[in-house]
Amino acid sequence: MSPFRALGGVLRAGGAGPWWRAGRGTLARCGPHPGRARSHEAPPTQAVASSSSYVEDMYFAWLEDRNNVHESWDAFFRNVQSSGGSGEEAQTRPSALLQGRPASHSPDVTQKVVEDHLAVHTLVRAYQIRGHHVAQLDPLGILDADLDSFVVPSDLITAIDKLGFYGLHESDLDRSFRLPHTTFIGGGETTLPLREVIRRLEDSYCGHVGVEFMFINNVEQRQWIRRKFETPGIMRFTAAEKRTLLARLIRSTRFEDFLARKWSSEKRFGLEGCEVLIPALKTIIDSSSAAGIESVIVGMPHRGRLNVLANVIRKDLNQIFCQFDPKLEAADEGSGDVKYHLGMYHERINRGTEKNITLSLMANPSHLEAVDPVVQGKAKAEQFYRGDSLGKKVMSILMHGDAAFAGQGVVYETFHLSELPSYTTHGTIHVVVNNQIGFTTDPRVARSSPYPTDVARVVNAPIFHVNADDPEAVVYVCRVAAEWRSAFNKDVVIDLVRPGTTVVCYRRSGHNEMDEPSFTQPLMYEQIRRQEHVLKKYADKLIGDGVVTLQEFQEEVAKYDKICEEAYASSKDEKISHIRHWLDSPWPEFFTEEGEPKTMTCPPTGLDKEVLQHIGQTASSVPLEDFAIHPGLSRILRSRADLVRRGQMDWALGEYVAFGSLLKDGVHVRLSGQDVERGTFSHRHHVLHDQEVDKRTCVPMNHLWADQALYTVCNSSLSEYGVLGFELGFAMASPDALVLWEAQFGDFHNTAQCIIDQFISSGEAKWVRHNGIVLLLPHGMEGMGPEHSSARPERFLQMSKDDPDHFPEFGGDFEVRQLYECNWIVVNCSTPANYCHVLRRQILLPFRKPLIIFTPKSLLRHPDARSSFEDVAIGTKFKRLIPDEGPSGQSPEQVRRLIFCTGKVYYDLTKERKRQNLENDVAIVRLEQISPFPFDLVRGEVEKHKRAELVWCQEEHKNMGYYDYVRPRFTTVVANERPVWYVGRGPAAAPATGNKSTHLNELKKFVDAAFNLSAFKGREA
Ligand SMILES: Cc1ncc(C[n+]2csc(CCOP(=O)(O)OP(=O)(O)O)c2C)c(N)n1
Repeated sequence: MSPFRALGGVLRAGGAGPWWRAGRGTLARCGPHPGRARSHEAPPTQAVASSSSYVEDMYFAWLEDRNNVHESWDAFFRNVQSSGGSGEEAQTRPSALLQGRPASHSPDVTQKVVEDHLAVHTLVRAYQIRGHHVAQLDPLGILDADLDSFVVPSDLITAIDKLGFYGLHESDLDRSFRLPHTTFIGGGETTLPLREVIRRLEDSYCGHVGVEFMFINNVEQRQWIRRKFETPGIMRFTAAEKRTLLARLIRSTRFEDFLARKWSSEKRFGLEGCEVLIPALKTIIDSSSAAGIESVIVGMPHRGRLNVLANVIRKDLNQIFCQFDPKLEAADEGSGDVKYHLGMYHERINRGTEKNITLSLMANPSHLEAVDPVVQGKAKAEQFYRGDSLGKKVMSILMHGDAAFAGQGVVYETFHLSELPSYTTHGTIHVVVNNQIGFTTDPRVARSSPYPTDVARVVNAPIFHVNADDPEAVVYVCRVAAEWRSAFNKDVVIDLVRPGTTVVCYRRSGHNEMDEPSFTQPLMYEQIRRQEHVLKKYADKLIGDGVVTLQEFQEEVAKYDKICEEAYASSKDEKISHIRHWLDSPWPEFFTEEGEPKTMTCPPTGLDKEVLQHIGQTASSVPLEDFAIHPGLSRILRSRADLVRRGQMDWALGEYVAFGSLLKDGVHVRLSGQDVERGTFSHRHHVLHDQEVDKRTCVPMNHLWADQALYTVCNSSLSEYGVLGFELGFAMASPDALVLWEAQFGDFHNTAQCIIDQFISSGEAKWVRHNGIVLLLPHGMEGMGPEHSSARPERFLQMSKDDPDHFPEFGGDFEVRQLYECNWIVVNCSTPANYCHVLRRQILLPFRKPLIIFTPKSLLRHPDARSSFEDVAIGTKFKRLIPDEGPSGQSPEQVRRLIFCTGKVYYDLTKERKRQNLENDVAIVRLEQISPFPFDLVRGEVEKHKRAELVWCQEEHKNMGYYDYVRPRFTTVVANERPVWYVGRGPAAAPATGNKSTHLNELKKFVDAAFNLSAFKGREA
């Protein structure tokens, strides 16, 4: 029964219980959530609303400033004023103003007219705010799981006795009321009888669509939504549109049926219960294409993924079906992934608009919602490369499960990126497949918010709840969502809003097809078993309405079934699974046709002196006229200039040179993270701030050359998971950009561990997708306490895939090939020059690998941690290992101890060696590239220092840092013939002590041990 009919009946019959209460309470799982309260503003109570002093108060406030009162009061007073009140009296006393109305009205009658109009205005607003509470959203009729209480809001006229709430009576139902300008229910009418007002409001807000939007601050946007849902007849579909919708529903439903028939015991996370998702997505894409969108980046979880691949992205069906074959062999392209995680990229003609459109469904891990920021980053990058600064050509769609959307924090982090200038994608359409259950858990114990979508309210996104059993309502809402995105990304307000669509549905099977849902939701599943399929219901309706015939319907079904059968037959010819056929971000020009690197060499990374000088000068100047910088910064720039004059560079300059030189070659550089513009340690200063003009800034790096690429440096929100995911997505779009994410301190990366584990470390193996993202992780034991000390090198090294026990063959291209074969590169550079080289190498390599750099803190300003321009001049390159170039290097055979180390501890060791005058006896070699392990260079050092004791020294605790990684590799290098001793801190639970003196004692102890040449005498290795 439609709400309107129900209401009409109630109003006329004067008293039957509200329609939605029928059957309530029979399903135990849906009990109200005790103590949950909604916080919508309450309208004036009857007593207050009817008090004339209240009206007067409002009137005086309005006279003072019309903004003092709500817009409905403003409209009302203006109405009254223009229709009667005049003269000084009328301007000062509302009762006088009201008395100025037609003479036939006594003051009491006029007062009643005012009150009743106010009541109707308030009523309209009540529906706009709270209509969704009583909307018929749940196909199962048990949705109260999503509501805070069974109690219907008291200000919605759902039964005749509730008119009294507003001081209205049954006799008022046929009185006409002037409509406020904040409603469109009138269509062409400015007045309507109360009965009709209520009927239309019920129709707009309490049917199969529940609209949550009144929290949006922008009046224009609220009006836009009201118009879309209130205009009479706006949701009508043409016969052609209905037939298209039916055809799409057939594909969606029959696809799931086909899989269920052929592979009844296989997991596939089917869409049964929400088949309408396919027409929904196709509508969004059609409407967006019509609005000019050329590329859509899609992220979604497991549920319905195969269906989306088949019927939205249009992956060949045989490619999907063959994945069910247990004998399908994997091509030699990484370890692969299960079929419901794989991605896809497809360029095709959109049938609705006959325009080209590119769809890419991003591969993702099981970790729900982790792909959200990645999708956003990729969409942003595509917008950037197309010069689509307003998101009119590229957009993203994100799908979610209800439980994950409410539960996963990365959803919130991603929402908070949505309006930041360097992260916005100008509107994402979110589609929540809300099947009212998460695995086996009910919403009432899975979230504290009434709706799973409440998280979207933080960015003022309108939320449309829609019943998935009403395909036309779903499609209409999707059209509105696409139009909303298109309408509001044209001006500044666009960035403030993102539409959200909740498709309220159910899940016909268990969490996967092997699960028994009735163990935990017995009554819900009893109801689901009784539920008629949406396809049948919709087909019956269209057949009944004469839109299609039964025969046409059956033919359409048979046609699609035949397509599936044929694809199934040809899928049997597929013997090998190529993951590259599932690639979501191909870089066709970067690789050969087979997806291989074009060479196995890396061009030299050294630089011309003039380029160095030019970058150095820009880095130490202010390129804009009349730009007042802070005196402290002037000092910093002066000392930079001094360094440049002397042909030297510190860490900040090394980075400047790397970025600047890549920009010169047309490579976009993007550095993102918390406080990266200045640099956590105040060393970078890539954005200068005018001290006299608010918000006037200058990025000298963008003033290097007229035809250079753009440099983006952006302070991010205080998020690691979201922002790192975003940058990873950005780096995915093109190989021609250096994309760097810097952690404030290295250890904070662990709140983004999912992105590191699921994408960065293993992405290429699972999805043959290269990514050159760079992680800058400040690291070093400097007495700052358990946090702020360690970037946890051990974690990255443990996930490095190079074999510790295999001594590789050193062919001519060993250095580059080793990089190609690894899953990521882990370095700890001890000099600015080497840092500069490794950044440049990252782009000059013929493939892309993630690069993890442990970056310094105190070394940023350490006078010894400097390089000369000569170290990055033409002919130089990244040093994977830096041998000892001091006195010990002259006669290595005399050296008694060879210490291998990496990073900052080198400077502690050289200082102590000098103090003890052991420069001839002890050689110190720096491992700059830790992984993949430079077996060739380490072996060279070991062989050169034949008599020396071998020591690995690190400042980190023994169970942390690099030791567990390097130990077996050293053993492989020395073929187990020479011991390699450990010097460093002992094992510990926390990465560093919080006590400064303990820190210094520990440092002294292990540095002493490093130079105690008899420490290991007589000890067993
Ligand atoms: C981060 C994360 N935690 C836990 C899981 C295990 N898990 C897989 S599906 C699922 C339930 C998801 O429910 P919902 O988001 O409503 O989607 P549905 O499966 O109902 O479509 C859970 C808990 C996961 N995949 N990812």
